[in-house]
Amino acid sequence: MLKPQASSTRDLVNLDGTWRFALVKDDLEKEAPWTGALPGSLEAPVPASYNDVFIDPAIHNHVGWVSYQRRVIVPRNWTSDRYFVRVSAATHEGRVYVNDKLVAEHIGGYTPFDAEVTSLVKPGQEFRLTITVNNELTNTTIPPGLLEVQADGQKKQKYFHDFYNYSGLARSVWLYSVPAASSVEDVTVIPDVQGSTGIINYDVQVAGDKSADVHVTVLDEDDKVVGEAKGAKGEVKIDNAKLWQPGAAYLYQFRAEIRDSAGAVQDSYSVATGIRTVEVKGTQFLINGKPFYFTGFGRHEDTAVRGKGHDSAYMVHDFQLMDWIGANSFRTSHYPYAEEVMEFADRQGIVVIDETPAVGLNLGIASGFFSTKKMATWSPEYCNEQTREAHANSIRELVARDKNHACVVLWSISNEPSSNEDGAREYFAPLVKVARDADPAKRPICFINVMFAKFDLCLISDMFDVLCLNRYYGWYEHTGDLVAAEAAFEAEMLGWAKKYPDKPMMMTEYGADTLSGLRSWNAGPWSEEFQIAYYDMCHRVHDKIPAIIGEQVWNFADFQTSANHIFRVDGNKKGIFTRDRKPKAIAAVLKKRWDKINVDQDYPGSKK
Ligand code: GCB
Repeated sequence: MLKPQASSTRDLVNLDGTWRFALVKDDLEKEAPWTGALPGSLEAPVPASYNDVFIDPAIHNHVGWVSYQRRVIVPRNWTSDRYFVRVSAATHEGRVYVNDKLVAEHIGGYTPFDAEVTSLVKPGQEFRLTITVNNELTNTTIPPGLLEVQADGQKKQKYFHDFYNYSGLARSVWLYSVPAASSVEDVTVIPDVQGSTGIINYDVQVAGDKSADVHVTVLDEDDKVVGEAKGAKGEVKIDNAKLWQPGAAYLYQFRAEIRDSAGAVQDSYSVATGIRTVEVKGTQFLINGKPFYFTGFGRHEDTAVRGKGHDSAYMVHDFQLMDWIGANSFRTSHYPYAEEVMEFADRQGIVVIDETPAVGLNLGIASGFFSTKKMATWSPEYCNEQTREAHANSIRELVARDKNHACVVLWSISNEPSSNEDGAREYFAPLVKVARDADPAKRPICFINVMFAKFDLCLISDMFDVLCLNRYYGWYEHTGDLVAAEAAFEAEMLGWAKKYPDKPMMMTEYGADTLSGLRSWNAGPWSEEFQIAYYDMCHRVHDKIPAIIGEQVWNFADFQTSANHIFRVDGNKKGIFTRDRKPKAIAAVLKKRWDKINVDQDYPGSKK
């Protein structure tokens, strides 16, 4: 799915700002908030999660629908165009109404959708745009949750993932046009390298008049044409191509044009394209044929007040911090991030593990940590066939959105599912196929393994290309006892390496809650000293296991969690930075290690 863009043939109107806002207190259909002006005087910022913007607990804790509304004018010169409202994210379900009419609905809170407006409003006319957003999580949504209706009729939301269920319009809303006669509907670019030649295999999908000619041009960073081709499918060769490298991005513009018989451009759309290869070979992860060691983070889209709202100041600042500390990569834990973040990672040469929102598919963790009643994860009551269909859809939508990004080197189809529980294999086998079929570039795939599903218990690891492990030895296991933790951690890693001698292993999470400023002579848990000792211990083990191809610590920054996670004080504190991005003492220690790793692995972006 193409991100809307302005070009010589397309216009783009940004609809961000403050929108009228109201809770839907009862039934969406009964209240029909879209049939008139919204009640009350609240206004909510877009993009932002609404939960922490207002100080009313009823809004913070609301379970159900909310409405956003504003007036929009279709530009008067859009007479030979089709036009759409693009909602970049409505968490978790969104409906778009143009005046009184429902024009689009979408389930899945972190991927975009379109509502076509063309036949409903004429160029130059104004319309009332209402977007209703629902934050409920059930056993058939991804992520899943359980919804309870209490005796007083109030809904109560339970969910089993460890981050706050921020809701609303957290990413931009756009109105955009495409030429009506014929337009570029989708573009797929698959880069390859042969010697010093870069190859872009491409496929351009056309909407409207399909007999129109497709012409593609590749421009370098100086806007010089370096390759051309004709036809909707084909390849472009670039002599002496500059490669996209970790830490040293180089992006070509792949421009797809639709031309009429006289050669006039009818539509034009450009995709930033990095030329690089990705391959898993034995226990190595190769980027451009060279072994790559991941350093970096599991992260969250999370800041005070705006929740999961995309914010370019935080985005740039976070990338600055990652660059400073020597992080060459991150995982979009635990959902697809804003498209702007993916584009920025492309431009900054940061390597990304791109994850679906399939988190919380584990009632073993839930019953242990949240004292819920024991229930089987893979069962009609929780993750059933409908859940799997929603999960498959989340994989398809993620790949459709992000398939052209050079930064994406690995797809993660789920975080910490109950992969040691009966039924896991039956649930996941079809999803592995969905993921492999979805990506035309055939990137490797992984899922993120939970500490309960050790090498002798996990039922699904053999189906994936990289063994991604979240381990908390010294924190959740052998709490505070780093000697016992080190022995157990090493023993487990050796077990994985023995069982899967041909697969790379990657630490996708390891960490310890740390209260910034809490100092301790005896390095007790929660202190800054403990966090340092904990990471030193983990790194001793990583350095002993050759099959480990990377380490992403949990978490980049402290982040907000659900109020019923009673063991969290104002959120998860495993950040290397605080929620407002101040470094904890560990930051300098990690920087020292990662700078050295990056220099040693000697790719162009490493700091020398
Ligand atoms: C995990 C989860 C992550 C949690 C983390 C923790 O394994 O993947 O979402 O936040 O542990 O801190 O408990």
